[in-house]
Amino acid sequence: MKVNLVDCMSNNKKLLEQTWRWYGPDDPVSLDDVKQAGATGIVTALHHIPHGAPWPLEDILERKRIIEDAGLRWTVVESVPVHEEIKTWGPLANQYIENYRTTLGNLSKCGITTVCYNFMPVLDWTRTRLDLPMPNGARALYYDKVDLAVFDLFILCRAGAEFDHTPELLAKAEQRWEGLSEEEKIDLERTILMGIPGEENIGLEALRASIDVYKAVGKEGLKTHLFKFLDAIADVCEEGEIKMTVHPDDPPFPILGLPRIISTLEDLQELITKEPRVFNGICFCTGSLGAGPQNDLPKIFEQVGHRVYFAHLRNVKRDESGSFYEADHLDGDVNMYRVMSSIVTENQRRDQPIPFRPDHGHQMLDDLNKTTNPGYSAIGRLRGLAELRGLELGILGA
Ligand code: DNO
Repeated sequence: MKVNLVDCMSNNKKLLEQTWRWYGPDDPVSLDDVKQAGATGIVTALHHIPHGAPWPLEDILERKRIIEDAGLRWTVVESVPVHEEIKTWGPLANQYIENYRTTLGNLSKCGITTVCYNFMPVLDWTRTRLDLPMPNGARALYYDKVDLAVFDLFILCRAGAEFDHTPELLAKAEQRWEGLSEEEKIDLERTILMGIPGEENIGLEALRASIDVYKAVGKEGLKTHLFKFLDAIADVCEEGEIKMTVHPDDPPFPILGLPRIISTLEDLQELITKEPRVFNGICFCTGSLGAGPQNDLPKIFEQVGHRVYFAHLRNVKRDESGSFYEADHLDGDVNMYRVMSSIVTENQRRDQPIPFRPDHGHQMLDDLNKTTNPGYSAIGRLRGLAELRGLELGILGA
């Protein structure tokens, strides 16, 4: 008799949905690769559509067809980007909100109802190095506070930057800047300004201009805009049964003088208290939150887990200065066993399984010789997914 180990071990308990971020038909990691890795759900977005433009129904249906033809399911949209006009509440905010509502309505018509977005000003996630060698030869993404200060002070030349770094950091940054070659300077600039694959990088001039705009908006202003945005899409979400999941700030502290509003337990509590409607949820990204020394991940999940509709599971290792690199999924400062235990418990209360994806992975083995999307090569994520799946089954018990 054939015994299905997963059914047998999970003891009829509910399993999380294993998903995988796929950047679309141009992603060097194919849908067949995803199936071999063992994921069943796809997390993707229509990256060819410019930020802020509405997503046509036909384009969504076409992407859905490609995914389903491969025997997979489009589980989460990551992301429908929130246009800067909305974040800063510029003169075109209402127009972009209308477009956003159209996109959400179209997604719902196609049965795709979990949507990830972020409210980070200008830059999405930020790293200073994409190939930090690990002792085992793999390569990891790295955020070095000194390099960030070098960029801020000497490349961006942001007015007032010197007041945002400690004297110790200023001294280290100056010393490092003097030792950098021209090529290293260009590389640092490119890494920090890098957008997500398939999307355009921002230029230094545009970044400076945005920083000025956000200076006027401030932290409270940005929060107000987030709640106005949520209020303006609430009816479409409720009618279309859309669940919105905000991605935490990465890293979860202010950089380059830009405000941050989704970095801590308090931020997340405020988010779901001030907008308590059920559509307003969280993407629990353990790597982003985990980079903040103030964040106790199992405790955060305990408090806001009922509003987590999507999880990004990865790990980080911080040093005492606040710099961090992306560690193996079960290694690092995030206690993944405790986090997974809480998610698994919460999942038993749900009608729909909580989707998670192995977030990022080391560039390793054969991928070291390939051009891959930073953080999104196949083998490191395959390893992460295998480890996380084993952890889940181990927690569920035989
Ligand atoms: C990085 C990702 C982020 C995330 C967005 C969500 O690897 O986790 O780019 O997709 O912030 O809007």
